[in-house]
Amino acid sequence: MKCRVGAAVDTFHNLVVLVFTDKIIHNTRMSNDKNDNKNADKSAIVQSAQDIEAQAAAEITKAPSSRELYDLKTKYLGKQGSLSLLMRELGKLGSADRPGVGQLFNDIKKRLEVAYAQRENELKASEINAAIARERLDLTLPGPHLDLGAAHPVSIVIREIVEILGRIGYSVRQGPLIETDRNNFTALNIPEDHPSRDLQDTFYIDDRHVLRTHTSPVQVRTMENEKPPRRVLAPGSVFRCDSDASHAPHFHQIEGLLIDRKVSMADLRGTISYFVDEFFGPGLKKRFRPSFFPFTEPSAEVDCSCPICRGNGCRLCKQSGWIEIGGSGLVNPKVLANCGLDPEEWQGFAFGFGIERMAIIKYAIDDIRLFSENDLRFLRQF
Ligand code: 2U9
Repeated sequence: MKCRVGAAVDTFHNLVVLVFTDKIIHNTRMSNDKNDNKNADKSAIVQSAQDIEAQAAAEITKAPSSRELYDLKTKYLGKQGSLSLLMRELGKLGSADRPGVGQLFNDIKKRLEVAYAQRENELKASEINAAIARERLDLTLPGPHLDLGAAHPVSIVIREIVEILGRIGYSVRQGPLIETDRNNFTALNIPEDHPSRDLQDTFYIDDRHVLRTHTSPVQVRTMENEKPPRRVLAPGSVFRCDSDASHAPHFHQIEGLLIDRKVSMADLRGTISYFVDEFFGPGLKKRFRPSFFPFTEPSAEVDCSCPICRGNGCRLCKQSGWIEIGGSGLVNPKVLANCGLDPEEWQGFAFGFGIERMAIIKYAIDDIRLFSENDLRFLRQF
C-alpha cells in the first residue's frame, strides 16, 4: 500500500509501511509471536521521525505564504499528519523503548512548532509590509470637498435673543402662520376699521383668515391656554403687503410677553435695558418714547444709542446718534380680558423686535433684501 504522505498500516500483509512523499522510508515485518509483539523496530521509527522532522523543518522554513505554511501544519502536525500517524507506532515498541522514543516525538513536535511560529511571524511581517507598500496612503492628496451648511443670520439673531432672555426665565412658544382674524386682530384690540386690517396691508387667505402680520397671536394663544405667571417669547415669520429697500413682504419678529401680578413700566424698562446690554454690548443709552399700539397701554418705542457709531452719528442712525430697535408697552387690560385674564389680578408687559432690523443694526447691513436673496457671498460672512 502506498500513500503520498504519512505512515499507514497494511494489516493484510501484517506490515508497517512508512511512506513519505512517495518514497518508502522503512518497511518492518511484524512478528505474530506474542512475546515479540512489542518489538517493532525502534531504530526504523526513530529514523522515520528524524526524516519527517528534517523534511518538515525544511519545508516550513521555505513556506512561501501563510496559507501554504498552514497546509504544512496539517501535513505534519495535524491529527492525520505524518508525525501523528508515525506516533501510533509507539504502542508497538517494547516498554523499555517507549519513553525514550515518546520523548523524541515530543521534542520533534516542539521544535517543529517553534519553527512554525517563527516562520509564521516572518511571513506575517512580510505580508504586512507588502500590504503597506501596496496600499500606501498619499497624504498630500486633497480631501473630499464638504459643503458645510451654516445658520442664516436671521436664525443666528433669533437664537441669540432667545438665549439672552432665556437666562431671565423666558421660553419659546410657536403658532401657525395662517391665523384667524380674531387672534391676529380682534383679541389684540385692533378694531374692524383699523388700517392694518386693510387688504393693502394684510395678506388674506379668506375673509376670516390671514397670514399673521405679527407673532402676537402666539401670545394670545399662550394667555388662553397657560396659567399665569408666564414669560414667553414668540419668534418667527410674519407677512405684510410691503416691499421696498427697508420693507420685505415676509420678515421675522420676536415678541416677548410677561404676565404677572403688579407689573409696571419699570419692569419693562429693566428687562429691555438688560437685553440691549447683552445683545449689543454694554454702555449704550436706552430711550423710551411714548407711542401708541392698540394692544399696549401705555406704549413706547424703544431706542438705543447707535451701536455702530456709539452715538456720534453715522449713516445707519442718519447722524442722529439714536436707533429705533422696537416697540413695547404694558398689555392693554382689554387684551388681558379678551384672553380670559382678570386685569385686576394680572398685568403684563410686551415688546417686539424685527429680527432683520436687529441684524442690520448689529452687523451694519444696508439692504433688507440681502436676507432673502441667498447670495453666498453675503451669507458666508456670518
Ligand atoms: C399681546 C399683547 C401685546 C407686542 C408688541 C410691539 C409693541 C412692536 C414691532 C416691532 C418691530 C413690530 O416687527 S415690528 O415691526 N412691535 O412695536 N409689539 S408691543 O405686544 C403685545 C403682543 C401680544 C397679547
